[in-house]
Amino acid sequence: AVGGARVVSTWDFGVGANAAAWRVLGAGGSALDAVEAGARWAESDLCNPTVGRCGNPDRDGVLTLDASIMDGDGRCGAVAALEDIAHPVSVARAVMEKTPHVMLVGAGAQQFAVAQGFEKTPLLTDEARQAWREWLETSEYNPQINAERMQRPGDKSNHDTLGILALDAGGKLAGACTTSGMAWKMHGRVGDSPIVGAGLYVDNEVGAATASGVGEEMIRNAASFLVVELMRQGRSPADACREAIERVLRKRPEASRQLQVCFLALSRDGEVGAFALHEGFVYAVHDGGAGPHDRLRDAGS
Ligand code: SD4
Repeated sequence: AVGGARVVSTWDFGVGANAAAWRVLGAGGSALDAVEAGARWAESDLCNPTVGRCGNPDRDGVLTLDASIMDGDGRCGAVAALEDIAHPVSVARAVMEKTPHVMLVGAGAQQFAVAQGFEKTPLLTDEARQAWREWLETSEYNPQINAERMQRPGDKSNHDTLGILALDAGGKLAGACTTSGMAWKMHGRVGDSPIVGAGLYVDNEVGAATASGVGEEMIRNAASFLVVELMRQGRSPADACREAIERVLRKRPEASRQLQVCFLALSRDGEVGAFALHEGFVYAVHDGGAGPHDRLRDAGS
């Protein structure tokens, strides 16, 4: 491994994202460049109906994308409800690096992206449009637990997020999140993924955390911030994730039966931990070491 560098990502498709990130980290690149590369890989993965191109649309048939990026020094950028731009994570990075702001949304985010040279291009695929038409027959909004793992274009109830956290050889942390949010959401709905502290939080002094699942619960609990703060108080990444899940459960025990919430954390010394409300959450770890390069691990629940 390159000086303890490692990268961790949510869900099965984290394996591919980690491989893209490792091309950066393994060559001595920064954690920030690595997480952007991993997120870009997921955004262009045509088999994934839940992130970037090929994502499922909202209830009005519009595909809107959310993304954030953060480094361990507290620099961050985000976009929400962005339409027709293929790489929201890179727009989020441009918000971070080229504006005095942290977050741009909707038409303003798109206007900024185009001004920065990002191409405007329709992202809704025929499969996603067809899945939406079929959904319209019932128009029921029931996010399914672990729908992320179905991963087939056209799945009806899919939602998904790539959350990716990296530690580079220089000991710096960074993270990114990218998603099309919950399929069939209300137009204009924003989840946790672009909200710093909810879907993502990174602090070089402590560690980093990201989340997947029903974003409303992460926002209610400032959940990724909570996980990092619990690590600051001495919890291991796994214990911090477990305690944050307990908080979610305590606050809304009834609702928690039907929805999934998942946390993934990486400490500044490279320890990885995860926990989820319901079983089925998997994450991928890549440290370039010997043996299976990418281990898909089951989080506890
Ligand atoms: C959201 N947290 O928009 C995202 C969805 C998700 O795996 O993570 N799905 O609420």
